[in-house]
Amino acid sequence: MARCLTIAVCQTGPIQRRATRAETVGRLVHLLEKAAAAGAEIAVFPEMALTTFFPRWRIDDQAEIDAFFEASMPGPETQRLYNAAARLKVGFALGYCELTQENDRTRHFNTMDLVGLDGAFIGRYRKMHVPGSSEPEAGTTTHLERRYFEPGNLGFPVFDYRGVRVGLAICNDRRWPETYRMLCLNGAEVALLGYNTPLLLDEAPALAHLRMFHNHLPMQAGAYQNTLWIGAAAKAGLEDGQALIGGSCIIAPTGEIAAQAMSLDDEVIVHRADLDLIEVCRKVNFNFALYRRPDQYGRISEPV
Ligand code: ING
Repeated sequence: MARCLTIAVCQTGPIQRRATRAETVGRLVHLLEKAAAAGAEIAVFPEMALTTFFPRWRIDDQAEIDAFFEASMPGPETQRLYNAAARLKVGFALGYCELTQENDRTRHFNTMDLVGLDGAFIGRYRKMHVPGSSEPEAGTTTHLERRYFEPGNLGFPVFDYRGVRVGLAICNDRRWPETYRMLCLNGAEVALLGYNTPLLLDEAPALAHLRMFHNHLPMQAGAYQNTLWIGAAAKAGLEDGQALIGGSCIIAPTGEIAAQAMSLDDEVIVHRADLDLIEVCRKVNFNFALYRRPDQYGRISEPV
């Protein structure tokens, strides 16, 4: 009997700044209900799934900035989603802006939490690769994540979810090979990630036609080279005047896209992931213990 996990990717359309948390959480609950109805056993929501992607703006007032963050998770307005997980018996990974006190300092992280099918917290990941800048730069798509978030300090943890080893990642992390390799080395079988990716790339018009290619390429390569199942959820569509790409997908350890969203709106895609495929891919090529030689990789050859 194959060992499987039915994964749902819950893509959202735009979340406008004017939307209340209650309205947005209501949309996420509805998506989780659709995922459950389709037989999902776990779901993933986008990065910053509770708010608009505010790093597209330069904001100075700290109270205005902190209004995009969650000081507790779940909080009064998000508890409804956790209750839905317990009611539906479907856990989820949720991207949100984390405001916390750590080492006597107020900290701001771009975070994703994994929640069990009983609605209880399982584990947390904080985005490691925080892109963009802290000040707007002329001629570029304004992307001020480094103004508002610290880089993550939790590494790439892997959690047990119903006997399946699940890791998390956020947006720009998906472009870096280290993300998948560290999750794989930490034992992950499934990587769940969310993203908010602008369609336009003012700073590099020559690459503008490659936005969807550069979305799927690193995830397909990462899945193949690290024998991972990947569930990737976009926040898509025209959000507060900025076009965000969709392309949410479920990718197999073979590198194949097993399911892909077709809209730029709220949409659920589901696939019954055969986890035994991981072992097949490892046997065919990616037997790390047998073929990798990390003790030798560090030798820097003399310049020729
Ligand atoms: N978004 C973008 C991403 O990596 C970005 C960051 C913007 C990268 C423009 C390249 C060009 O998909 C987030 N949120 O990381």
